[in-house]
Amino acid sequence: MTQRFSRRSFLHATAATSGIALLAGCSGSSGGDGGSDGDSEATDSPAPDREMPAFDGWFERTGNYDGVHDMTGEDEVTISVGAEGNGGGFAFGPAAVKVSTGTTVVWEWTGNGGTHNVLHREGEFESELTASEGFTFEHTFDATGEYRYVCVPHETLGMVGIVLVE
Ligand SMILES: [Cu+2]
Repeated sequence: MTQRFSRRSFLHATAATSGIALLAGCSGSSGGDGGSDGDSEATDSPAPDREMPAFDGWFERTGNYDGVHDMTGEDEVTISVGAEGNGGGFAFGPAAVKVSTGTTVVWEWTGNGGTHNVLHREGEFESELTASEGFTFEHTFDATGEYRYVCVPHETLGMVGIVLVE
């Protein structure tokens, strides 16, 4: 028994005595706000300095779009397919990344949200349609540009993404 102080006897003592006695016995306790302060947890807000362009409304249905994640200087960058967002596992995470030329982007399936794919309609890259957890598809970006891509089954839910290559 290493407890230095019995909370039970403390409560009994304060209940039975006056406020003056409570003050005297309240050396280390920080209680006393009556539990009125309930929900003050920190939220997952976007990094304040992250650029958040509108891309002509490309992300207007994409609830998990939280700005362009700067991943320049990396040889390889991973994007989750079936990340949490858009009402389920219907998101790319992050939705928008910025990488350097020569970077290989690896899309990795979480197994959530059903069947997904990664399609660049202009023909630079296209994965197969699959729901398999751990499936990966990769593309190396050798030219600068803005590459918009979608998951065909969930595009209307907002499951779209962008790779900016600089
Ligand atoms: Cu999808």
